[in-house]
Amino acid sequence: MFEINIENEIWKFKNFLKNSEKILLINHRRMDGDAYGSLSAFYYTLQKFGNYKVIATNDEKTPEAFEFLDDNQIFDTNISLQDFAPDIIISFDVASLEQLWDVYKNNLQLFQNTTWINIDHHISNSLFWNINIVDTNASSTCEIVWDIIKSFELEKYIDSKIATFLLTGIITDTNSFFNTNSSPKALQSASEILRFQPRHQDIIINLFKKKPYERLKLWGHILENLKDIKNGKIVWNSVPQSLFIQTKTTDKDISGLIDEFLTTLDGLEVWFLLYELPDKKIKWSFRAKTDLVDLNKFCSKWWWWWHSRASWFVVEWKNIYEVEQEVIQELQKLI
Ligand SMILES: [Mn+2]
Repeated sequence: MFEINIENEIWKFKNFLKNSEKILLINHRRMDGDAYGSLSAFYYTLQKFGNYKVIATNDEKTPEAFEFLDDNQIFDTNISLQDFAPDIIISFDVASLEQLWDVYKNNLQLFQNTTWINIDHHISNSLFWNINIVDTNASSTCEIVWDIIKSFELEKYIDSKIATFLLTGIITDTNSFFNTNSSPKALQSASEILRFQPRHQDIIINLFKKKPYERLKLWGHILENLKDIKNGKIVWNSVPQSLFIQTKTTDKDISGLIDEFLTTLDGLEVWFLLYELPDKKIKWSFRAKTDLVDLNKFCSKWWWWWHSRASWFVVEWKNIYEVEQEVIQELQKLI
């Protein structure tokens, strides 16, 4: 464990901000609600005080899922950072440099030569730059941004829109206050933010209770011929690229099935999906609720990544059904 004096880091950040004019905001690729909400909240707060030139960038524009938050498309994906020459860079919810993609790779010099404030809550944060406001006890980066706003005494600039961005990250990263990171402080921050009248039901409806027709069709196909052993304790299926094409979906439509829908299956202990990506690579997402399968043993056969009870890997040059066979054979040995 590393020791960071967060108050001290926030104080340093305040001084840099005071002496800056041009500010670049960045968050991680395939941004989630927290990466998106924390950056947007800070973007709009900066717009309201001081005379800053602020640019937000990422390899992609605002994902469709967050369009209901109405950010006026703040992400500039074509900006020449050399021309902009920011005084400081602030990253949100970025745990390591690998989570930045083209924007970073194409501007390495600039990133390396600019003061960089790293705002994040991941335990895996590599503390990659000058100022690390990394609070691993925080539920979300949005919770930290709220702490920063309070410490800079900027509450008077908070409106319903900014509050909605902040609440989005807290709600998505705690899975609507379900996950174990729903700490007293996370709930307290949310309650403070609620005073500013965020659209809290809109967040829940849009991010948890709404699915496109195509996605449900895809899930339907996968569920229809779900495979299982041990009386439904272990459940899986394979999704060839042709099914994504047929249902007009992509692999992005898979995660909800794994983490929201299949988890509700009564008696389920272990489940996984293999799916074929457009470049023919096979991705495998594995989840476990119990220790029915020894994940360490199971995963060590391949060079994949695992983390408590979740794991994934990517295989190249193999047919999806061959990979499925291999995985099942290995699994059978362990149960
Ligand atoms: Mn986060």
